[in-house]
Amino acid sequence: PSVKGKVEFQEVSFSYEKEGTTVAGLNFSVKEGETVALVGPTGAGKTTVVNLLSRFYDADKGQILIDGHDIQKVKRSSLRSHMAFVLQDSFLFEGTIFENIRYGRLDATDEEVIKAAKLANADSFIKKLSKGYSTVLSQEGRGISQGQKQLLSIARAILADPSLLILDEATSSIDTITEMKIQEALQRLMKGRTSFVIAHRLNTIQKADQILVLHDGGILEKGTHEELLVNKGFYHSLYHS
Ligand code: DUT
Ligand code: MG
Repeated sequence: PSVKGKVEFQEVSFSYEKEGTTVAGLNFSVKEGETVALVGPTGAGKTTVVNLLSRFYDADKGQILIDGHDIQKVKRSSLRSHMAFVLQDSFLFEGTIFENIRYGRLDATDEEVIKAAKLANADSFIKKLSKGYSTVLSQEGRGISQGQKQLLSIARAILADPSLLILDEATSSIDTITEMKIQEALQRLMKGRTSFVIAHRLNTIQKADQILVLHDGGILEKGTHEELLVNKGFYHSLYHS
């Protein structure tokens, strides 16, 4: 892809309201292909960081750069064409599984869709459905499980082959086997791709190239798991609580 996926936040501040600040003075940079885990208590600003990166909101102050280019100077549609989202509540629409996976890469052939579904560990459950890839899904994804919905959204992201991945890890309980399939598929998806993960699993956090510990809209600490443990700060206290 034309975008390599280096990301820099420079003194980024933003508020959802006219007054006050939601996040203030955010400074960090992410090398191309790295995984960043965003951690911190509820309301800390994790979702806000990815909202700003994807321009669902624009920063009030400071700059966000991708490969050195200010994202506010890029059209939202073109920015998002380089991103894929795997969210807790996967977005499905009424249409076949083929169509749902192809969303974001409309030119993909059936063979390419199936290849992506295989890499996402989704092919085996899809084949068991009465109409296979031609099964029509409802918007709510009736008849398929939460975990299967996630596998579909991973297949969609693999097919889209984005430079930037935004992942909001599930907190809901998913059976162990599906969970293992999801983790394996996510490893394939994230490999070599700049990934922002709103992380809830210790395993994901430990493996991240960089952990940003957010608190009250600021970065309290940043570093790898090992570095943050040595610091004996907030992360250390979270880990040992
Ligand atoms: N906030 C708003 N309006 C919104 C969304 C959030 O005022 O539309 C506030 C709530 C919170 C702050 O912004 O005080 C940061 O919210 P964010 O959603 O970024 O927090 P989080 O770290 O993602 O929390 P959670 O773990 O609950 O998802
Ligand atoms: Mg959030």
